[in-house]
Amino acid sequence: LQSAESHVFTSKLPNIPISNHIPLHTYCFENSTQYPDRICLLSGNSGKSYTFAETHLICRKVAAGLSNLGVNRGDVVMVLLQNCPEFVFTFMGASMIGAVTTTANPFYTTNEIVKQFKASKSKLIVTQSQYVDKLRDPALGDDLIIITIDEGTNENELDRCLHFSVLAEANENEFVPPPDLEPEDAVALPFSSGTTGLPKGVILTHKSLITSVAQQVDGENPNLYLKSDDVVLCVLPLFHIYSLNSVLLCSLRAGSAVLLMQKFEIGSLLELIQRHKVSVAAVVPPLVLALAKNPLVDKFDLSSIRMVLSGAAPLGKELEAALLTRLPQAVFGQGYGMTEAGPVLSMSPSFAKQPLPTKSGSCGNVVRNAELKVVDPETGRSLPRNQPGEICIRGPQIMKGYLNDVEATARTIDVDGWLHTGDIGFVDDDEDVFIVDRVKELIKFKGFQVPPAELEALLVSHPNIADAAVVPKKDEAAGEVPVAFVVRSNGFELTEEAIKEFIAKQVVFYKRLHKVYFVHAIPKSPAGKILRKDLRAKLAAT
Ligand code: AYL
Repeated sequence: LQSAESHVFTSKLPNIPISNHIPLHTYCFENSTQYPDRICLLSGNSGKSYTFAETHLICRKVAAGLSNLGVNRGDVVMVLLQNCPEFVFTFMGASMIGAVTTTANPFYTTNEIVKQFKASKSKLIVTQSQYVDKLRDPALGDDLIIITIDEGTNENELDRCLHFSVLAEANENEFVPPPDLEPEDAVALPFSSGTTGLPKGVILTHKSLITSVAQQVDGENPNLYLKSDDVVLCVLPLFHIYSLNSVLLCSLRAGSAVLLMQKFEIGSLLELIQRHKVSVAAVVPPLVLALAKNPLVDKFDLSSIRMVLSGAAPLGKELEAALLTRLPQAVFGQGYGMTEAGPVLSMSPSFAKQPLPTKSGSCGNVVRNAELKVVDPETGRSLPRNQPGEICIRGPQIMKGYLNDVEATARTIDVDGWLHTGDIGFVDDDEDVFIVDRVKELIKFKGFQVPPAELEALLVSHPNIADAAVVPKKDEAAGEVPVAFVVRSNGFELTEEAIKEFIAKQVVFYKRLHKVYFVHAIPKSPAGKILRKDLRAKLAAT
């Protein structure tokens, strides 16, 4: 055992004290009384802004409102929203009463929403009126409370809904914070398929999220130095942990303003960056591509940007270089995260208050107050520097476990507390972390998760499909796209188009199949596991 653990990597930055014994909302708003009138949230859509004092007050009102509606400690609230102030109010309000927020993509189909709603046992959904149609499913139950943040146009559709004002206009003095909040209580429940299988609820506690935020923005020399006069771009969806944690929670804690954008559209994005003098931009590789290559970029003044953080999917060195010719004044770096890891494992030290260099293509260094190791997938032994293996992480920031899934939890977090990422990477002589491959099933389309098991289950539910396997195919624009190998049932005609259509009806746009290959059998191991490597090799050869 001694020798198995001999190669453990820690941050170059010293450990710091972390206040992870308090509730998340207390931690995030801890310093805000020093700057009540500073802008906290700025809605790109409406131009409306909220100071820290206003934001904190509305969160408390929403806490009271949720509590009035019968939401109690431990209950789950589903947020089905694009980026908007109400997202923040609901998340923080829920935290204040000890409730848990499960975030879902508003573009999900009814099918996908129902699965998450039921698995999380949500009590209430906060959404926009345009999505209410999708919530008319008997599977969601009769006593479901739907709250819409806007008025909407269709009276009939909305007659069963409450308006967000029942939350935002509640009396904050009526709300009594539960006295017994524990650091190990869940506060966020994002869904992720992890290294294998279907999407599962990832239990992130007050302690895990505070630790992760602190690892980024706390200490005398924060790893991700956000300043009080920063305007941080929030165009990545808050329903994904990257934006929720590294943009929203980190900015709240650091006292920076958050510019909320409902959706990505290059013209309005550039216009908003220029108008509000965005100084920090959190992006994903497809956005780096747009900023580096889109001709529109030259028409705007983007000189306010001082930092660009990319994460959630691999980024090529060429693209990084191209971006920097466009934004020569900016510091560029990557963060590497995984929902289950809390989520950040490593972050570029070039963002630190006292910046350190990092190499192009690297995901930075392991975060402070944590341990990282690289294990040989065959032997399970930890590997020395410069040798690729599966990246594992340990520390108080990682998830408590998967919701109601002891087995999946045990497969992911071992008895010694190490979380196995399913990513292949190494640490070099300068502590730089490089990700080189992924051994888990997960497909990433523009940073979004596409779980193959989910598509495979849908495929084999088709009466004329006998067996199926879904694997990633490299794609210039999206990074990866899902493609399927399908075995048709004997004697049945079924076209590629019909299969694509069958899937497209049931899933959000980024899970759609881009190609179907008909085969006679799916290659499997003696234990019945799909040999994905073989299929990927087959693809590479086509
Ligand atoms: P999930 N380079 C390569 N692959 C990456 C990177 C990266 N920089 N970041 C994430 N991935 C892949 O749960 C990797 O396979 O969370 C990882 O296991 O949707 C998987 O994406 C996890 O996908 C940040 C920066 C959060 C990044 C994140 C990523 C959250 C994505 C906070 O500051």
